[in-house]
Amino acid sequence: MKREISIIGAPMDLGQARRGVDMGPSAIRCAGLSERLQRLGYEVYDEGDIEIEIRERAKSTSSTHLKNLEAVAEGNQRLCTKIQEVISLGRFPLVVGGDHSIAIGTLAGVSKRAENLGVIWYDAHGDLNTAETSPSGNIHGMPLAVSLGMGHPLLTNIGGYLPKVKPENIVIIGARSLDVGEKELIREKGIRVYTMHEIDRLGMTKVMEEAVSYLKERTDHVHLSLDLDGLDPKEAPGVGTPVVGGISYRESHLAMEMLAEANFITSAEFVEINPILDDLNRTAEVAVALVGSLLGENLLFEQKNLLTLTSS
Ligand code: 6HN
Ligand code: MN
Ligand code: MN
Ligand code: MN
Repeated sequence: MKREISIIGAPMDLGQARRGVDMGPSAIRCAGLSERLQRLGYEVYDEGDIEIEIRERAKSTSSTHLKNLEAVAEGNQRLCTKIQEVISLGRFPLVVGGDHSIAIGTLAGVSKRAENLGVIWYDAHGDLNTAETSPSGNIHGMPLAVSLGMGHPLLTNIGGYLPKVKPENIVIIGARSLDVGEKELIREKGIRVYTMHEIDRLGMTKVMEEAVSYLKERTDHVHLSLDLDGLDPKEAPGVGTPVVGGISYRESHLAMEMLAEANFITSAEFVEINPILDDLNRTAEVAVALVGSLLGENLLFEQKNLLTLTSS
């Protein structure tokens, strides 16, 4: 039984335009991430941060409108390599961002060992844009499309193979801001999406029950990619692209607790925490509390409920 977790910081801010999200890994460490997991009884290894080019030195070639393309690709390749290393040691990779473009490297790293990687995309957005459909040129709006094999080859080929995930193995939860091209892609590929409408209508319990049984049936590993903007900005204000009407703090804990019960998440990332936009360090604190619930923290008892974290 493996109970070892590696924390990997990915201080990436090049996938979008706002300053500060590269401080996310530091903010989440300040909020007590390692200590929280150690208290739960895990062996925690902080791998430090992946090297990411600073904004002042990153530039794109003129042949693309994708912002900072080369530097985003290089950082993600390093992240992919680091994750594969951590997995080969039998540890659970827990990536902390950084903007959501880092999911390109994370998924490239975790998908290698899986026949059928499942992905839970907890986000206000679909992150399913391509160069053609993107309204912004921001790569943090594209990682899920890239992982499906759609997008610039510098991004889709990270890890040396593609695609990283099949459309039928994806569940998006919390969507409430989808661009036209993203909606078309969702329909065309048959991607399962629980928008805020479904969450309101069915309740988070039913949504998570369905998501878990759907993925259990068809996947062999499941990655959780949690964008803090999936939560309502009243409760997680420190994000670069907030969208009103989001998932509540309690619903999010419920979702994490149900994933802990299902005991099938084999990697996770928490992204888009921007301390400059935050209310003190509140959003990082929310992230750490959610990680606790995801990894088996029990609110009522001191009793340890360690997940097995099987990684083979
Ligand atoms: N995120 N759909 C918008 C875009 O620019 O493509 C917003 C993307 C937000 C991405 O929050 O990870
Ligand atoms: Mn930076
Ligand atoms: Mn996102
Ligand atoms: Mn988002």
